[in-house]
Amino acid sequence: MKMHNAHVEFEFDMSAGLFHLHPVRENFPGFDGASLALCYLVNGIQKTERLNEFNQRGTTQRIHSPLHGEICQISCACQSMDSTLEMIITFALTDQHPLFLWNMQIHNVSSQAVHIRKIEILRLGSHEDKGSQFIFSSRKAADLLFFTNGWQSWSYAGAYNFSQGQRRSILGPFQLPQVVNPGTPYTSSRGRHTSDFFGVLADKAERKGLVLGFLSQKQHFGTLEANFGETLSARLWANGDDARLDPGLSITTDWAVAMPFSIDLPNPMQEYVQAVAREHQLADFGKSPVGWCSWYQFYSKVIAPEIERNLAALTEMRKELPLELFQIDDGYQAQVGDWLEFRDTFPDGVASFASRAKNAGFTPGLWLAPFIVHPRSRLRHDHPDWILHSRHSWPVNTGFAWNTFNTALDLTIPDALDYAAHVVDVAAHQWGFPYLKLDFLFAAAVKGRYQDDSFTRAQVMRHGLERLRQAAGKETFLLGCGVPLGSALGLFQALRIGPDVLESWRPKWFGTGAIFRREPHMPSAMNSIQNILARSFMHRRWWINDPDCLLVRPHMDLNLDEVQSLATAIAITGGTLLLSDDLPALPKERIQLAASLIPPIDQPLQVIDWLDAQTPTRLRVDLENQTGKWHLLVRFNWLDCEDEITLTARDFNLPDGNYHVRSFWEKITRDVMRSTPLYQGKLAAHGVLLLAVRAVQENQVQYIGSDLHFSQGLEIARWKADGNGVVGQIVLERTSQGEIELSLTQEPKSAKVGDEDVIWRKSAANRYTFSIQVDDRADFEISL
Ligand code: 9PG
Repeated sequence: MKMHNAHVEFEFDMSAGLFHLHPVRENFPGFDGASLALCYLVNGIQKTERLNEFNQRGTTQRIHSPLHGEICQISCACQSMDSTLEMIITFALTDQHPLFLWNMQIHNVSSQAVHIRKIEILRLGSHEDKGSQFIFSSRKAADLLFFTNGWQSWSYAGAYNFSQGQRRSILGPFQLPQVVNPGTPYTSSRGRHTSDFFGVLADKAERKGLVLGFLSQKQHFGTLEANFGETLSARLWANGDDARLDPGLSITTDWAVAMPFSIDLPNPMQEYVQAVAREHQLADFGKSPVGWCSWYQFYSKVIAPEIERNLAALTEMRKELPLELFQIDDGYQAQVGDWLEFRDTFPDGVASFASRAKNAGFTPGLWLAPFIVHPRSRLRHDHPDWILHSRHSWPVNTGFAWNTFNTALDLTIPDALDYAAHVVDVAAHQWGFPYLKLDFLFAAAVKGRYQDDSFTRAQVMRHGLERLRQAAGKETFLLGCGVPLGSALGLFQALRIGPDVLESWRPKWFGTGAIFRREPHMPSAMNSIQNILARSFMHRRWWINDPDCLLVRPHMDLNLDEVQSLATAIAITGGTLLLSDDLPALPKERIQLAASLIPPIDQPLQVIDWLDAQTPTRLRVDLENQTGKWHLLVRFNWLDCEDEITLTARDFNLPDGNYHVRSFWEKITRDVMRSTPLYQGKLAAHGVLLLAVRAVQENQVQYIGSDLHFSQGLEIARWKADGNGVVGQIVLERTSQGEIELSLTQEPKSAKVGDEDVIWRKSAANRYTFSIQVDDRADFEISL
């Protein structure tokens, strides 16, 4: 049985149950001899079987999928050895996309219930199957890379060399129930790598990769595991969670996907990411929220007067710092779980803040964690039967937070789910919050004995989230946090894609950093940035990425270099921009720093060393407007010491040439002549260079950049230059005092903003810097 499209050739050996995927183009990866296996329980007895002896069901069909276009597909059936289960496996190749898709339907044809443990949709390189192997040009572990995507928002994401072990937390029951899918092996063994939903295997030498994963997580949580021992082996499975399958019923896995790709494309994950978006019919997500959040300044000690002072400051500062969202975080509620009662530090509740914020022209936002339950909540006391229990009849542990081990609602209990939905409904429609940050959502899908055991954990999660969306209504903006990524697709406008930020570069707990320094999922600026960069490709394709908050206050453990790195990572990836400092206490220059990131930009980002570095160091965004084309280039230094760096155009896949290079944070411009580096010199520990790079146009008036906006050019809304000078307009929609720099053919005769003369100075041969006051907009005219 064979099929092919422009990218791959597929072949299925039905009697042996082995399938092969061969790339059409040279050096692209594929595999030989992949098998399918199933693990299930009948009467409590576990059976594990590799599937074979398939019969073809009908012929190869050409169908039109409304989501994925023209598809060629074929189905085959087989039975389990004990004849209790019938499996139908469907393989599909898409015409327009380099996608190989397959899924498995499992039908209980017996007269007794079966519990499904694991559906291995791909098994490769295992010893049982001779000749089963990956096709990668390179067979050296040193050349192989693995990109891991953690289960939920806070879980680690990033690339590893295969010879490395994965970064692993030592926090055990304190944290692992939050961040690790219980169906995904959590290991730090060298050469053993795991990932949730999807993962990437790549060949560094050949610059080719293979995405293996799923298009959705509506039925099962998917896991990818790869091992490099003597050879490379891998398994991709759907976690059955021992969910009960009654006689006569069937379950079908989400589509599994294999996609070969070139890792040096500007957007290497594009085809996979778009297929997932199509599968969920994702459309537009609206504007990226820009605002303020109470958490990282006040934490749970927040009191109503602080919220009030910050709302007042937001109003007062809105000209210089136009934040739109005013989001109250954790700390107002009587207890986690008791959402409809308030702490005595919020005697009037939060509804009055919603109306006050709205009247002042802001969007009020509220944090809620409707699925997690504090052990000392009234909810837990009044409804012990709503709590999810473990197999040993203890309430499940959902990890340590609020100084205690927490537990969760069992959402297969209709009343429990109704309660969670009711809370969201009240917050949105009674208290009047059009923006909700729904947090700790993973709690709905921890390992446990669900009252209705016919659901997989992924189904409980998805169903729970759908219910929250329904309660919130279409019109409410939902930001998901602490949520399994695949489950959230299509239900949230924005999603947290990394661990919490912290006013410290590395994790710390109760003042000590030593033991927690290397923790991968704990709050810290570094861990937050890791995921911001590793998961940047999801932004505006799956949701608006929420990188977590920006902190700019001067007196904290982050120094200015670190603040600039955090600010650059947040701004250039284009997601939400939320400040979490005490606004009335911010000094002017820190307000300016934050304001220079507004408005957010929405141009595609290239993470040049996305797979080559554990934490990427080089980013590129191509921009264009009436001033011409330019490149925004970023180079981070993740070392704990100052680094001596040389940065060339080629490091960003740009040709050598003559460039004007304006360095935003340094406020310096360097003119770079052919074959000299764009930058050569020191870069501080945890520091960053943010460069606007423009090809020099000899004897022409040219825009070089400014300190008004970090894009160093998008602030220019109109620009008309010729031999007599330049007329232009700056649009910021905020008030700012700054400088713009231009390259001119001669000394200016006059320079005006509106009718006022402006001060200028010569910054280098042919370069001039003009001081400009912008009130929302500024029209300028420079005559030569
Ligand atoms: C509010 C916070 C903020 C933050 C969220 C989330 O395990 N823990 O103790 C733990 C505490 C806080 C936390 C995650 C884990 O952060 O990401 O933005 O809303 O809740 O409590």
